[in-house]
Amino acid sequence: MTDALHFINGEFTSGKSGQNFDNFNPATGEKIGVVHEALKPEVDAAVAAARAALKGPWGKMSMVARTDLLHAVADEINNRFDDFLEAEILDTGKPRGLASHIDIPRGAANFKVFADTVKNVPTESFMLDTPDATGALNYAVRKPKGVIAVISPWNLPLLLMTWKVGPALACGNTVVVKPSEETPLTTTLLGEVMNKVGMPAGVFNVVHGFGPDSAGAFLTEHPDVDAITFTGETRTGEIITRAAAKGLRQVSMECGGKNAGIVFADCDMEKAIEGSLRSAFANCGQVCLGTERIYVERPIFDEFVARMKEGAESLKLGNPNDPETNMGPLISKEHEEKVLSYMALAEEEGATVVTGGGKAEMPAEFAGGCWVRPTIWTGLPENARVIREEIFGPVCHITPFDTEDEAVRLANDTDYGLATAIWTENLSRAHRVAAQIDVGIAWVNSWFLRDLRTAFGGSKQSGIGREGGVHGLEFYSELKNICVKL
Ligand code: NAD
Ligand code: 6OD
Repeated sequence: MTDALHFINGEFTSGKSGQNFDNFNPATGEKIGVVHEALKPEVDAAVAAARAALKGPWGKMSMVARTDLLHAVADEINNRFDDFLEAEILDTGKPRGLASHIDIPRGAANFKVFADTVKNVPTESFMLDTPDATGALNYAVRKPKGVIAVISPWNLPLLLMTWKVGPALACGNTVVVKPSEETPLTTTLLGEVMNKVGMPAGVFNVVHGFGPDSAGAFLTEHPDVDAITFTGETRTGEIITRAAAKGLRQVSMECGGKNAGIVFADCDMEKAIEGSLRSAFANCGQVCLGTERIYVERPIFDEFVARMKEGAESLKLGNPNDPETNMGPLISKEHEEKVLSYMALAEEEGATVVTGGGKAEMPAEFAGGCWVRPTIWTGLPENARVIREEIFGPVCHITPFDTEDEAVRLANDTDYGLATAIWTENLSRAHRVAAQIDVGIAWVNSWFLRDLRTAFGGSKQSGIGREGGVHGLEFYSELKNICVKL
């Protein structure tokens, strides 16, 4: 049994609330351990510890010492790679191959990249003419924002939490993290790493629990939190943004998507199929950047659908530790119910089920898990709910199109604006179409190819602001201008 404790002021604690809840392995349905729930007193203690650390050794530490410490955090995550991997697999059931190539390495990289960014980004300076001709020098310095609340989701738990904690600490802030109630383990383990490398107490704090009336709400409503960075559903983002309005606290919102893939007849079919299979089914379709709508130029539509069907049917579901496994379970019974309800809805709305639909038959060991079949639909009108609403499961709908303008219009016909993947060998078309899709990230002939120096975020209801590279500094630090009369 692996219980999840809070990590407050450098110490693990079950807190005083006396409340806890069970944590289940979604691959088997077995109980992994309990998660202690933080209520107001635990959140107050974590925020107070974070505030005190800002005034203590952390606030006084040089940038070089601070960024060296973040490199040590990354190195220690790598030293304990297998512990992080086991914890992530237990919490999510995701295939070992996926977690060992994406989740854990990115968990470490997020500390190194932002430590290096902060060291290397200059600020501006301006010489100002003055009436007495002696002039003035303006120069800007970056200051940490203060105590940052980090609210993270369950789909890439370590990756998405460190994606925020890395830049926050690199800029000199302190953090209180509330990981998803579904996936508490790797965030808890990071507390051990912080102590091992000598991170001052109170710089990194973790409180566990749910959203409403629990740790999430108490943290985001806390008056001594200076800014809130959130990844999760758009609806939750709206609630947190309302909480942040009190005291005019800044938010960074990375929210949902209903991303379109666009496949032109002049694509390289091998690349388009490989990428579209990944973008629809990787992590069991639980990737915000994933493709749930694919638009395919009519001359290659039938071939594309047939090859996607073949690819989906060759995915191997099962033991996360089996190297052959390439699709895991959904995160929870609750999420399974949601995805199954959309599978039923697709049929009610008149979809042709090309493959999949419904629960996956699993061997006895995994029968209690949250397994659904990778599913492809065709034939739905664009106003179908299945085409308009984010499902966040291993599903996609494929629609034919006839012209480039039509493809752009269909891709943009959504409330969301996170990502797109465009498949074409025509370079002019690639640039032309990428420029017209209303999203934060447009990939051409690839998907989820990440350069951490680039801006990341969503348009429309997919989010507010950009993180990544220097763009994260706009959120995680405040520019102060100093004007010196000479
Ligand atoms: P969620 O919104 O249900 O939960 C996210 C986090 O918010 C959890 O820690 C949860 O406990 C907390 N929370 C919930 N209600 C809260 C409240 N009232 N106050 C404070 N905290 C609250 O999202 P999820 O189900 O964990 O994740 C899936 C969603 O996340 C999908 O919509 C997906 O698209 C989105 N997502 C977006 C990105 C991105 O980068 N844009 C990345 C990953 C996931
Ligand atoms: O790669 C990243 O930095 C990132 N934020 C990925 C988000 C994936 C969503 O599920």
